Amino acid sequence: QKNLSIFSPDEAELAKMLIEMEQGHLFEDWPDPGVDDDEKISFIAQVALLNSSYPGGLTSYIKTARELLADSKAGKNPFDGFKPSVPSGEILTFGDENFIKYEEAGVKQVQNAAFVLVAGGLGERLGYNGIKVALPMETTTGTCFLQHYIESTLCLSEASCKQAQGKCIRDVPFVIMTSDDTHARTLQLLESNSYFGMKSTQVKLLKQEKVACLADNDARLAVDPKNRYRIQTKPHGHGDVHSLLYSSGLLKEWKDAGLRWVLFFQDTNGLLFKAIPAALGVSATKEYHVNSLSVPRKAKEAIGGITRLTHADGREMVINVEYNQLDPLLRATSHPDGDANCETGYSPYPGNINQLILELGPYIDELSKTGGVIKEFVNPKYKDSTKTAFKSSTRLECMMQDYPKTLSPSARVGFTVTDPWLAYAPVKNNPEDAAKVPKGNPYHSATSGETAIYRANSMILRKAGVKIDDPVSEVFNGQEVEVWSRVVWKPKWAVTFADVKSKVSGNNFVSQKSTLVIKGSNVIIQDLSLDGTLIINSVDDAEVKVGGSVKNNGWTIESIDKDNTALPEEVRIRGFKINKTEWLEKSYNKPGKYSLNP
Ligand code: UGB
Repeated sequence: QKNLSIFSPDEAELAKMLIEMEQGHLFEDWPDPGVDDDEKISFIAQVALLNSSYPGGLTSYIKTARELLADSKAGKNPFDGFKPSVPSGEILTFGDENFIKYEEAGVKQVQNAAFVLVAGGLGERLGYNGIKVALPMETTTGTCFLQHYIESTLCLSEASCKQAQGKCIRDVPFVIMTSDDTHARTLQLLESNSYFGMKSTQVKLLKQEKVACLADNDARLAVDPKNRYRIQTKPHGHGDVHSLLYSSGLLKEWKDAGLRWVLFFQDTNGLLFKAIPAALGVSATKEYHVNSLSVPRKAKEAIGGITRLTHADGREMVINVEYNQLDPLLRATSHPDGDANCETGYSPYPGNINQLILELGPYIDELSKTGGVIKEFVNPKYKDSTKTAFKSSTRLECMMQDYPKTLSPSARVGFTVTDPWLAYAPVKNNPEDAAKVPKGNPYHSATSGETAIYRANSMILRKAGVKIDDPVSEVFNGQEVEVWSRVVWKPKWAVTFADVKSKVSGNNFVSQKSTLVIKGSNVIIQDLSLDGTLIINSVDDAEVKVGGSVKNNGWTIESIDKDNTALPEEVRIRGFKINKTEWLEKSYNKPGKYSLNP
């Protein structure tokens, strides 16, 4: 009470609100005015931030926390009364007629889309010290995730413009959700690389704030153990992206500009743009309000399962059930085997990969009702079975894929499943944890993330008629992976399968030890036989035909010791490095017609 005099009227109101919400312990033992006044002012400034960055403010946060903590203590099952079943969705097979039709429809829509990358997570599981979007997606070219995402977006939007015969309306917006952990480094990565070719005005960074930690079942806010004048905070989860987009005014701006779609994606999935055009085509064709791109999921794989939940009272929804909840839910509802593979070798529940496509109109309508608040959860680690005390403070969390939970049953919520190799190879696990993944399940590591890119590109070229050697099996950082020819191309060479097909002709062959890097847009691969490394650089106005026989000692993959600290961290987490022994590199820097036929 006596310290209220050092606060402004607004600050004093905040302090009173805390007392009313039974948070008096935060001010306990505060010295008299005149001692630590600056610290007390900075404490109340933090309270103001926590209050303004949470929809409904701290009062709402504390109330929800009390309810969820009581449910957790009572052991209430969030799926009580719901029965799971396998939902039906659109199943795509890469390269077939249907896929090509959807790709074409999707490309048309890109100029009506906004791209939203959630990149506020630090990636504790990966244990990498930098920001994840700065990691090389593959080490053949060293292109980082963010560069690939931006270049793919630019090229898709250019292709969309071409389809509209140049009558395109806008530069597609590209939003990155950051957090205190990633914001400054993300901005620096963009600025030091001239936004990877995108206009800086096209890119918007939205920073999510952390939320207050909870010390006990009464939702008393936790004091930072290192500073009595600070409330301890932790990340609230990627679900924040919805309220941030809403409160920033961007959604309304986009709607006024005539946009129709918002695409969400994660920080380390190098494959995702291979399936985005087709998935967007599915959204447009089926008029889905929510379309979740998914992949066949191995039982027990650490990704959620897309599930239809039907309640005895008639409620029904198609929603992600997190991997730790799927098995108990199935066992509790007459599926004694729990989370198990079916005859296909995969779980019947498609794997959630958090690549969501939302239709903007219905999305804004919903958010106008909810303010972007996503159903939260709490996951306290209790000291013992009495559930009266926590091992360490907890907090409310939310996930972006839980957005459909508040939708009315009439909302069109669907999903699109692609081939297992096409759309998902995230870099999430450190080498030690990846090596412990059950045999046959994806590792989700830097090793598998990179090798999956070579596999997908090789498979795509195969589908386009190129003869590519089978892969060899190798073990890096304790993980057995298939090593395919290292085929890499820039998005400006191809962003759809139709692009690839139009740039490959005749009889082409690539051996397993080969590396093929295509960095020009107008490069035609025709009657090429490659046994070594070939790199083609060209400006947009150079038309280059690449053929003939190229043979050299090439670039080899060498296994390395992950504990060899002489090597950079981004190499060690892969367990291999590329030895650049011998190669042929051709650069065509002036407009014209060229032919390479050694
Ligand atoms: N992220 C944020 O931007 N802010 C945050 O506060 C937290 C994360 P994780 P997660 O697709 O593989 C999800 O940590 O949440 C960003 C699904 O829940 O890598 O453990 C972060 O930067 C799960 O169902 O994943 O698991 C990153 O870009 C499954 O689909 C993204 O959010 C799994 O992803 C994901 O964060 C998956």
